[in-house]
Amino acid sequence: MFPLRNYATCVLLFLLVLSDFSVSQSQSPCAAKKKRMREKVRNMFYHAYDNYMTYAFPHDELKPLTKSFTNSLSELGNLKLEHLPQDYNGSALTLIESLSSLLIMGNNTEFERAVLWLSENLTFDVDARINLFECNIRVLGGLVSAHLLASDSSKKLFQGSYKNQLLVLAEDLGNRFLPAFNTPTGLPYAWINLKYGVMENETTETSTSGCGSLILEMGALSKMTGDPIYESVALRALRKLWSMQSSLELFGTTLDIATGQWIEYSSGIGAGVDSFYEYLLKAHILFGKEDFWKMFHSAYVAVQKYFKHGPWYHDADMRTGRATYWQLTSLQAFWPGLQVLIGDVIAANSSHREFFHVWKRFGVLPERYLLDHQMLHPTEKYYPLRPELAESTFYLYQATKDPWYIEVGESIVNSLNLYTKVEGGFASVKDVTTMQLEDHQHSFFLAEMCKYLYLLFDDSFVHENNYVFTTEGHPLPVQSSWHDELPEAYIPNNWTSLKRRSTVNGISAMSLQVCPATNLKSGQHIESACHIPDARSNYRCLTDEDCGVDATTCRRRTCSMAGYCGLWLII
Ligand code: DMJ
Repeated sequence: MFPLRNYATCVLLFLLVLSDFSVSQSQSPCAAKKKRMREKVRNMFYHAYDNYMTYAFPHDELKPLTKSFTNSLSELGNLKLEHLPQDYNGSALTLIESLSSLLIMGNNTEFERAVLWLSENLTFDVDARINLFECNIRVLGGLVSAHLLASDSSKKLFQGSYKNQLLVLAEDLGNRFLPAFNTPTGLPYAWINLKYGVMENETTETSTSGCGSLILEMGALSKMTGDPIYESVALRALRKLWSMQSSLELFGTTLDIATGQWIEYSSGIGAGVDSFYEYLLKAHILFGKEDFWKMFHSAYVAVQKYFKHGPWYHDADMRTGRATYWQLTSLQAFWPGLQVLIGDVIAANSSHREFFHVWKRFGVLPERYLLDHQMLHPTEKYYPLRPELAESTFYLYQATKDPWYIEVGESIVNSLNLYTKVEGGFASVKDVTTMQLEDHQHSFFLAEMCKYLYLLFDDSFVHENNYVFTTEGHPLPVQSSWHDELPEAYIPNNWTSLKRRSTVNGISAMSLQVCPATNLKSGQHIESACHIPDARSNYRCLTDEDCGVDATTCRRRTCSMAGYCGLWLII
């Protein structure tokens, strides 16, 4: 059980509602807290952004401790680290990654300024070996998303004079990706030189995510340019990968793109595989193709069957389904958010609660925690400002409106400010046991962490339109013109049953799939995430320790003199 503190404000709201007081939204303590937290997150974003612009721009990322920069785009990737050519000046990666966050926070002027700077200065004609997956989700995704936002007439940007500059850049980058797919299997190389294409003796090893999570960005590029090539290479790779599943419908983590053979047969829902699952579902939402849903459905069932153990997910061998590694990794924390998209909210709640428990225990989420030994992985005690827990918290709050998630968000914000904020930005944590810092502010801190936290406290952006967020947090509007057919509606808490809506007009992918709470029939309710049952089913107790947390008010129950758990304390 995790410690429950500071529920007072939200509890008060519930008490007032229960006592039949009429309290308007704007006056409620929760609304006030959300507003206060939103401003705190905005300040965090600008602290990170301004320091990047001062000390690192136009290089890729900020080194907040030394107030210098790193050109990290060529170093990204799980498989290998490479050094940059001396003359490589970076690609303003953090600026590209910040574009949609700027707009979500209402800074249209800075968004326009950044777009103009990028259109005049960014070039991909550089002799740099980049990681295809990372460059796709960060750079192509950032450009494609910002282009769609810039050309959204309702946002009234550039006084209507936006000239598709970001699309031109995205198309150039997409073309530079194409040689990577020129392989006997159609599976792309993990690494490519932006100027010269695939290098001689390039490694043929890649990850499942590396070839299975390109479809959102490449598919969107095809829809926008009218050129089917990007979508078709990404789709060919995905289909080839799909054909490599085991008889248990499981996948491995690494493979050889030349032979189409698996290298690492063990996998889970974390590093090397995570966004593969994510993109099957999100591609269905964005492009409306039934095929993506069928693929996701069978992959999801296999994950739940072979990896899930209570609220945890261990790794397993794709051939036998036998557990291999019992570990919690920071990247796995995106899974509850994905589960919310299909309405599997109860399962999402319980896993999210465990991730947050680990966050509270260490102050942040360690990269790897060994569940079987109940200890940190000796060499992976770091926390590089990963956003996955904040991301899932945002989705769960959207789905349940349970104020407990606001408390979780506040706790995340407080930890980040306490442990990772330095004068020059936000620094990664090298070791969660000592909170020693590392000189790196990853671009996803601005693309994802600040964005999801902001949206948790102020979701007006997602009310204006229906968006699918890429794995890097870049919003892509769901539009019927991209759909072969509109997404199915899912029944909350019974995600295996599908129901086709007779009226499709005005159907929101967000409200159908992110907010199952809005689909609930009267009388139905979602279990509160804060609910902890009493130790005994008859509510009897000897001490306060025997009492749980009330589902409706999220208040701690206490033991009465007569030996019953209840909400006896008046606050
Ligand atoms: C981000 O770059 C993306 O979310 C990616 O899918 C994996 N995780 C990192 C941040 O942790």
